[in-house]
Amino acid sequence: MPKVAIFMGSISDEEKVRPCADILDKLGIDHLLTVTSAHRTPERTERLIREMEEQGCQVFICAAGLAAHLAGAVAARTSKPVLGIPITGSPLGGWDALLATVQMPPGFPVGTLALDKVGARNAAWLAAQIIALNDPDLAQRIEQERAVMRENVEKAAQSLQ
Ligand code: RP5
Repeated sequence: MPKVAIFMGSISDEEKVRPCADILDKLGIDHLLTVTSAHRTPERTERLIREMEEQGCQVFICAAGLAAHLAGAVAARTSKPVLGIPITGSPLGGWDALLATVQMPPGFPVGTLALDKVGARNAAWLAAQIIALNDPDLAQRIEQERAVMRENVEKAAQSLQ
């Protein structure tokens, strides 16, 4: 039963979005990673949202490039948290996707992360933190991973002394 649904506007987005799924795997969070487009497959997008909600999905993560309407289209159809990952690749360098993802009308927010892999990774961490509000075991796993990150910084600092 996926707790997180990751939608990509195109299979061409996969390389940039895959780190999101990898982090959810590492944290033991069930998820669905699939392709669906706000424009090319609006009915599929709508059906997937419904199916995911029926299965108990708690957070939607949407990645898209160009006029990146996918996250907004999903936010229009669910009151679960929606996180957006703008994808680069256009002649405008991803500014178009960033602005399309971040500029939502009041009441229909998209929690917009950074572009590409950086945003994909933090979308996973933020989704995990949202789910962990009601999942103490997951909250503990997040703390453990943060401890590892802290240790790595300490080790790196020591290696330079
Ligand atoms: C967007 O258009 C997708 O999210 C992708 O980033 C971009 C290009 O899609 P393709 O033409 O590569 O399928 O909808």
